[in-house]
Order: sequence, then C-alpha cells, then structure tokens
Amino acid sequence: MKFIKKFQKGMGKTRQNLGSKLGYLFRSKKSEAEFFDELEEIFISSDVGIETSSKVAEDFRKYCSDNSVFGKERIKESFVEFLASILIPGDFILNEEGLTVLMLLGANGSGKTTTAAKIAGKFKTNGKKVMFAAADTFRAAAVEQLHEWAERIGIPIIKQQQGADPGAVVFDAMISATSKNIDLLIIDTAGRFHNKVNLTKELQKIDKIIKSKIGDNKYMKFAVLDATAGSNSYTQAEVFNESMNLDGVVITKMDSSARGGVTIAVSYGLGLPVYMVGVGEKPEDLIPFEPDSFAASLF
Ligand SMILES: Nc1nc2c(ncn2[C@@H]2O[C@H](COP(=O)(O)OP(=O)(O)OP(=O)(O)O)[C@@H](O)[C@H]2O)c(=O)[nH]1
Ligand SMILES: [Mg+2]
Repeated sequence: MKFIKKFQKGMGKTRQNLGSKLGYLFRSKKSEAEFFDELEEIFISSDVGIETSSKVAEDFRKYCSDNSVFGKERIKESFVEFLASILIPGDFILNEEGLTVLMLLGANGSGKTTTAAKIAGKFKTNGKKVMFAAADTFRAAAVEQLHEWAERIGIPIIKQQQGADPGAVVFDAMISATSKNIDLLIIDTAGRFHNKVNLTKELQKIDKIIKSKIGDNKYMKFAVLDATAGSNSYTQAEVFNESMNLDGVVITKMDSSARGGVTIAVSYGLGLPVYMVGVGEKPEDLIPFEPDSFAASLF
C-alpha cells in the first residue's frame, strides 16, 4: 500500500458517498438476507451497475460463508479484503529492450492528454526516452496542447497540421521512434464520442498501422475513463473494449468524483485491469492502481 495516503486523499468524495453508505450498513442491525440485499442496492446506487452489483453481493455472501465470517467488525474487515481481491491491478512496465507503444483512447475531456503528459513526465524523470504522437488531429487546440506538454517535459513530438490523417501521424511516429531508439511512444487520440462510428474506424486504422510496424516491440492500449462520468465511463470502456480490445484502463479525476465506484464495475464487471488512477491535475497526481489501498480508502 505504497500510495495509501494519495488514495485516501483522492477518494474523499467516493468515501463520503459509497463508503459512508457501506459504513452505515455495516453498523446496522440487519438480518443476513437484508444485509446482502442492501449491499447490492448500495452498489447499484454508486455507479457499479446492476449486473456487477448483484455479482459483488452474491460473491461476498459466498466469501463470508466459505471463510466463516460473522460479526460486524469481521464483516467490514473481510469486505475490504474481498474487494481488494476482486479488483485487477495492472503494472505498466516498459519493454526491457526496444520500444513500448502506448495508445490512449477515451471520450472527450476524459483526461487523455493530461494522462499522456503525466506518464511521459514520470518515465522521462526515470531516464527513459519518451516521444508523443499527436493523433488527435481533429482540433488544432489538441495538437497545440500536446505540443506545449512536450516542450514543458522536454521530449520530441510527431505532429501534423489540423485535419491531417491521424494514421499518417502514427505511421511517421512509429518510424521516427524506432530510428531514434525511443523507449516509450505515447499516442494521444481524439475523443469525439458522439461521432462513434467514424472514431472507431479511425482508431482501428491507427491500431492496424501500429501492429504492422510493431515487430517484437510492446504495444498497449488503455481507455482513459473519467470517474466523474460514473456509469457513462463504464459504457465507454465496454464499447472501446469491443472495438479495440483494450489492455486496461486509467481512471482519472478520482479526486473530483463521488462516483469512484465505477472502478469496481470496470475492473470486476468487464474484467479489465486498472493500471493507474488520476487523483489531481499535477504531474505527480497519477498513481499506480493498488486494490488494497482503493478498498481501504473507502472507509
Ligand atoms: N482533478 C483532476 N483533473 C484532471 C485529472 N486528469 C485530467 N484532469 C483535467 O481534465 C481536463 C481534461 O483533460 P484533458 O487531458 O485535456 O482531456 P482529453 O481527454 O485529452 O480531452 P479531449 O482532447 O478534449 O478529448 C483538464 O482540465 C485536466 O486538467 C485528474 O486526475 N484530476
Ligand atoms: Mg486531448
């Protein structure tokens, strides 16, 4: 639980919402049947989704009976252990030798560009050669924003003018990253979710280009999900996963959200690893996902 303090601070609002409802239930004098029904309802009302909520309640009931858990204090402790055990963490490590390509996908404003900058800053500090590809060519401001980050961090960026083919940008970036012995190439993509079909086609094209040039190198795809969007973020993860076969997700804006319960829906419901969590706007406010810290921070 290396980042427990950051989780506790970043999850204050979710603690007030989901955590306080759970705390209240754990202290109440309910019969066993009522307890598990209410547990399910609390999850449903906290962006965990109907299916996942009933699965969580059912599995926790089984966990309690398998492990002979009785009594209020033990139930709460066991719940923290249980929750930590069902959430899937991801460890983002670079290819030991050669290139790692990371593509970030996500809806408008979910935090892709900021997350790209936070990840780039961290690896640059650790002595890695990082490069950006500005594959969000839809808005001039998007290219500009990534360019500013690249200058601030001190890393190269491959970009073209607004309206250029994102596939061409990525093609150039793959060639440039390989010839310059880059360790990590981060691809920032467009997020206009309202134009879903076109966006999906565009992302699939980029995906194909990366795969055709990746060779033995490592390639990862993360959906960047805004915790304040709650269950909408779950839907986005589901749609992106269907069309793009995600490796995992990053959950952003945990600090401004009371709807951090969506983390449970995405990880347990969709079986997707959570690699990182955004707990603020500063570069250091992106932390690795720790299921035990997450579960403990709910109370
Ligand atoms: N509080 C908080 N704000 C965040 C976090 N991550 C991103 N943001 C803010 O969210 C806003 C949108 O972030 P961007 O990185 O521009 O999002 P994007 O997905 O690139 O957006 P588009 O390019 O428009 O699709 C910015 O104001 C960020 O500072 C976080 O973890 N916590
Ligand atoms: Mg952006």
